[in-house]
Amino acid sequence: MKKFQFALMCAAALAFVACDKKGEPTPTPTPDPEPEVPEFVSKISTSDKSAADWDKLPAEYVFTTTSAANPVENRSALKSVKVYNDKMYLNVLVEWDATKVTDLSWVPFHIYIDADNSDATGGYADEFAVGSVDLCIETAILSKGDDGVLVSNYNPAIFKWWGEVGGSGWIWSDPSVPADETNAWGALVGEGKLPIGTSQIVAENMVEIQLLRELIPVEIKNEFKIGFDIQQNWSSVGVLPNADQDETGVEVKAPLMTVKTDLAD
Ligand SMILES: [Ca+2]
Ligand SMILES: [Ca+2]
Repeated sequence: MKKFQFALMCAAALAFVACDKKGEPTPTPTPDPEPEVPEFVSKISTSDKSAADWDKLPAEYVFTTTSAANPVENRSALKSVKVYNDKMYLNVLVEWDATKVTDLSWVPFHIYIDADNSDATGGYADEFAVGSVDLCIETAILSKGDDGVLVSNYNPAIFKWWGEVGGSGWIWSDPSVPADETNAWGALVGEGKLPIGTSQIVAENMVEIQLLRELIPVEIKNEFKIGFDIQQNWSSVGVLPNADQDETGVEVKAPLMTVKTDLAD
């Protein structure tokens, strides 16, 4: 309750007491609770066992990257990734080629974000045309539980780029500090340490991921860039966006995909 409102209510209550002819104290009215800001509910649910909610989104805010027809083999295993970024959540729908992702014991999936939408920061030109990635988000998109059942529990580690601007390499921790289990491999947020992500399997080769952006300790602009890879034995087998290989079979890299945010309630 705002102080001014409360003062007004006290004055009104006092006036009422003063006018009560029977001279009995009038119970102080219970103040109305302060109106609560409605809780934001994403249009995407990762507990509905379905990707049908993606068909109902405002189309201008759904950004899709689909595999080129003829990329080099180790960039080909992702078929498509859709992104819908709303007021609170980064939602991602991932579809892969099941013939190319066969070791399901632990399937690493990375989300690379150019958070400030600027080539003047970030790196990781390894898989993309421009090394402007500021954040690497990492965990398994699929894994086999102890009972042998496939599960998806994408609650990732968050890393920032430590290399040179526009540079290459796997430089996601401070090079002057040895990265190991004791420091969560140099992550800004260790895997599973915060409830950042949820996910669910929606088809044999499809997983839906939702990340709570406010728990990612780097601001992501309303317009940003994004890319992805999926791995087997910690080597990439699929990257999006990708591009057709050149006529000599050499990889051609594609730029990251630009995403705009749906700021509607
Ligand atoms: Ca869903
Ligand atoms: Ca950047």
